[in-house]
Amino acid sequence: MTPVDTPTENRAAVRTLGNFIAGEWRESTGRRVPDLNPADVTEVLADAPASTAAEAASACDAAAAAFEGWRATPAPKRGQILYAAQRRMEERRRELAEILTREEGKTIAESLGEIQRATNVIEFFAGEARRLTGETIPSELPHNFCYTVKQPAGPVAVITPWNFPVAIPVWKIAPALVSGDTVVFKPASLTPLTAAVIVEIFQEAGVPPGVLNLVHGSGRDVGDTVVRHPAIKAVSFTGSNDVGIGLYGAAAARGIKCQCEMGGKNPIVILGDADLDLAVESAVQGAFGSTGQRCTATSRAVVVDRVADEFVERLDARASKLVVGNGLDAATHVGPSVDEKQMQTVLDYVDVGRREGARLVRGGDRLTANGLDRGYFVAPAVFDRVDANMRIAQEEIFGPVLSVIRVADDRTALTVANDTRFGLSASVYTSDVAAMFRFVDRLDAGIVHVNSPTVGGEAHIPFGGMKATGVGLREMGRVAIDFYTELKVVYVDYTGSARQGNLY
Ligand code: UN1
Repeated sequence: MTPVDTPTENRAAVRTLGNFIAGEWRESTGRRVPDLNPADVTEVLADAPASTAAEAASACDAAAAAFEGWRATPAPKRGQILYAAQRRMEERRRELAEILTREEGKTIAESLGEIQRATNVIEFFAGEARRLTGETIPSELPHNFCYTVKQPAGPVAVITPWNFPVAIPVWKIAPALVSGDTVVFKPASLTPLTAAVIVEIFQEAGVPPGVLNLVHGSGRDVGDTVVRHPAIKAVSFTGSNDVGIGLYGAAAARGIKCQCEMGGKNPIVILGDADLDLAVESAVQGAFGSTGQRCTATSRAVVVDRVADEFVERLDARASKLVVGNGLDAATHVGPSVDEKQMQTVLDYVDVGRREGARLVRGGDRLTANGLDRGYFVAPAVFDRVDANMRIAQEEIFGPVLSVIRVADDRTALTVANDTRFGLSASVYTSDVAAMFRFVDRLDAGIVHVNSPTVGGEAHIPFGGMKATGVGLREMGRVAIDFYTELKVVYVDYTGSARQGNLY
């Protein structure tokens, strides 16, 4: 069995996916779940298994069995395998982008961008393989040589969401592999085909059997089993708060490391002196790019009264130009919601906003004309005169909905921007240097942008949030390695005699 059975016809062929355990693709005994294109649900891309707990456990066993061999592989050699994966992903980028668009719905341009980011991440961590350095630290003990060394944490679990189904798995798997960890990867149930291709790319690059294992299935059966499995020494999760906090609890009960990257309710703050064209463009990119289905999406525009009318007017005009449709069509700016449930959530929030008394400036309806009824399309929505306490200003929607909150002055803007349980990213638009630094200093967010959108992240730059957004160490950048390794301190005493003094 191959991960992706060759389709016999262009569109009708349904690819049957298996799990990848101990270096081989294995059929699952679990129920089969159809993998649908959210832009056109008459297209079934694949069927993937809802794997059993026993299958998840066997993936953990495989990761445990492969660990000794992988940790003994010199780090630069591990890095070379990653460079091969980078090349392979570059070679397969068109194919992967089309699968990503068909499976998740984002536009082809967004898919290619995501794959570019993933290849950058692999490249960066491949390089880190030659820099897994420690420190030498002078001990206060005489004739003692003290140094630190980073050792692999062990087999780790990687549990990922559907919205960036290439980049997020890669930004967890690449640092784990370079660190010498073996991996059990549980992708989101909505994007199994993308996950299978990623694993195939690492396999083609020469990752040895058992070092990277893939198990499809639910959080309840697969995710829980993996986190509770005694071989697993760390868990890296991106997804919803409910699931993340549950995993964090399960990991804490076992005393293992856990990092969770969860929700966002990210503000763009627009001060009186802001360049409004720039601010409008960024608000549109941040709110409606990736159909608003990203944890860094801009979901609140906090605008000082003086410029609010003009901002809303320009925003309305700009949003009216957005083309909603199938992401495979080059003219499309905004793709579908990922599934019916997600679309319904968005439509429900539009309803909630209306009932709460916010003014719906545009959008918010399901779009069905010209064949869009076969998918889950919602017109990008802008609400004005949103109160900071309304549910649409407080709860993560994960869809193309932007709430404009008008405020009297800069000080209220800061209070309102921080008035949320989340703290991932935030933007401030101003040309006043003093105001800029006041906001940079006081915004409660893991990533602050000045005059640029709330979205994005780079391979070599740490990523993550504060408050209810995140627990555990940041991802990406050099700091990512700290999560996937244990720090060992070594003292080498060459006095040849028992310690004198300093006996603490
Ligand atoms: C981005 O804004 O490009 O789940 C990164 C998410 C984030 C990644 C977003 N972890 O949306």
